[in-house]
Amino acid sequence: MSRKFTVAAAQLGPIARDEPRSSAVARLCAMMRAAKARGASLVVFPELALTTFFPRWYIESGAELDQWFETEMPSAATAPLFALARELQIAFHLGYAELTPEGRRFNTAILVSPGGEILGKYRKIHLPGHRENEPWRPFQHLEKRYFEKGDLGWPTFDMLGGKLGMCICNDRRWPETWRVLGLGGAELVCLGYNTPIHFAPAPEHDHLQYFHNELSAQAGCYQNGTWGVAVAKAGLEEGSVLIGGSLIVAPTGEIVARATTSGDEVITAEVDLDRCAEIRANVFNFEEHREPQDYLPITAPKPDRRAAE
Ligand code: CDV
Repeated sequence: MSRKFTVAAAQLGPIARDEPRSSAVARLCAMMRAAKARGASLVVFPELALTTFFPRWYIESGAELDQWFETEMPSAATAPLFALARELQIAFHLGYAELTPEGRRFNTAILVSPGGEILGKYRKIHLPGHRENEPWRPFQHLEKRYFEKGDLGWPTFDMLGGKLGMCICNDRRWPETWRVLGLGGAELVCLGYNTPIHFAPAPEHDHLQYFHNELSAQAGCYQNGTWGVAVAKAGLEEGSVLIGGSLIVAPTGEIVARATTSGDEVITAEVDLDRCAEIRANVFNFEEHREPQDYLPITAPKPDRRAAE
């Protein structure tokens, strides 16, 4: 059975602070239609794709914070996306802020089947940024304040004839993310990102943001023999410039498609999941060549910083 299909990365341009969910969802639906017109079986949307990137603002709590979170999925606001996926028979990946019935908050992504059924969920594990207001920054990055660390690990899901996995934004910089996905047999990894070009703690690296994005995705894909679809929310959003450069990466680490704008843009590539074996049966044949007994420091608990102080 052929395991070839077309995948689409649907990069989003900026979403304004006062832009309603209905507008964001309409933009996602337009890109889903464009992806389908180009033959895609799967369309990948970015991290926190329904709203502006709200962790750039300090918010105490309460309704002002809750407005950015989804308490159900699908909801009245997101139902049109699920309905369109069913109509077009296209799978999709979507990132959003999740508020559970128990009051827990996660930076979440889901994989949805062409029938509109949620087949997989991932909650972001590597949360960047800080917890308290830091007025010296031109804008905040308060993911550590607003989200709990994800509690689902990095599972893989049977979909489109293969195994699909997810990670979110900062996760892509960590080789451990990709290796756990690789060990789970991931053949295609969907990942969304909101990456400001300005990194306040080390502004001397601002010019490297696009490079580090590609470096991380290409290395992760190659070292684990997986396809990768890395999708940005891009452009000038509420005074903060977010990088674009959405990518589709082959298991060889080669970039096979790249966005060229900072706005809503669909890019596509043909994916053959059987190509993962080119790497997995050879240089990264895990069974043959991995030496986990020498990797113990990687999973040893972190030293307790507070105890040392
Ligand atoms: N949304 C993110 O996780 N952004 C981080 C920034 C803050 C460095 C990233 O890794 O791209």
